[in-house]
Amino acid sequence: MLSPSQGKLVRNGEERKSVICIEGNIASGKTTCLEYFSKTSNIEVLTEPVSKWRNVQGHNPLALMYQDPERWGLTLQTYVQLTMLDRHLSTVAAPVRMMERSIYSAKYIFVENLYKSGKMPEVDFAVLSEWFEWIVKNIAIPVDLIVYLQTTPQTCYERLKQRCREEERVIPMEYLEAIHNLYEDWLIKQTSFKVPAPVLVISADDDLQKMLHQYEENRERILTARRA
Ligand code: TTP
Ligand code: MG
Repeated sequence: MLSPSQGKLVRNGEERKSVICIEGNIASGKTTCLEYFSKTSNIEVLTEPVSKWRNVQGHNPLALMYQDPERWGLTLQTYVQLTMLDRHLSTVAAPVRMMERSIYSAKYIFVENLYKSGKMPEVDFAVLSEWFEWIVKNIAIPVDLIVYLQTTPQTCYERLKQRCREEERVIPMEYLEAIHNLYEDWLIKQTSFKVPAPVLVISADDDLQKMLHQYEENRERILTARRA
């Protein structure tokens, strides 16, 4: 249940649990990172609701958005926002929750990109923005640490081609570059939007074995993250 606390709605019993969000470009390796940490007791991992974005009551808003972003961008992003909010508010038994992305990157990276590239009508952007502002003003969405998997767009492009998700066949290199630049402005330069938590940067261009080694090296830092 959500209860009011200091002017915001808060999910009961979740106040003292820590929340880690794994961020990074498309195909940067977020799911692999989460899978690695899912083997740790004390951590509950919440993977991204991408299967829902590909199937909501028999429709595929992700595919529609890639086919015609101007028409379907708002549809997809409204649903992404809902499913991310649902993830943030879900109750977990473990003291540490690790999530793939956040409601913040959905807005600051993907909605922003659609709008800035001229693929989202201004009125759609305004409606989504008001929804987002209402949510973060009225509902507590605590984050203790952002783990940023920093890659080059080239690495993501290659991983994307390897994994062959049907909807993503149309993604050009320029799209990954745009997402990359928005991430860098947000989390590294910190010049675009408010960063909701401290950022731990992990270079993620290496192969799987080296990545797992890096995750192990950062384990303590990740697991002991606590908000003030
Ligand atoms: P990602 O969130 O990047 O997930 P992933 O599984 O591709 O990443 P990784 O390999 O690092 O685990 O994106 C899933 C798809 O959803 C991708 O095609 C981008 C798209 N997407 C949007 O279009 N809008 C959004 O707001 C988000 C969060 C994703
Ligand atoms: Mg993933």
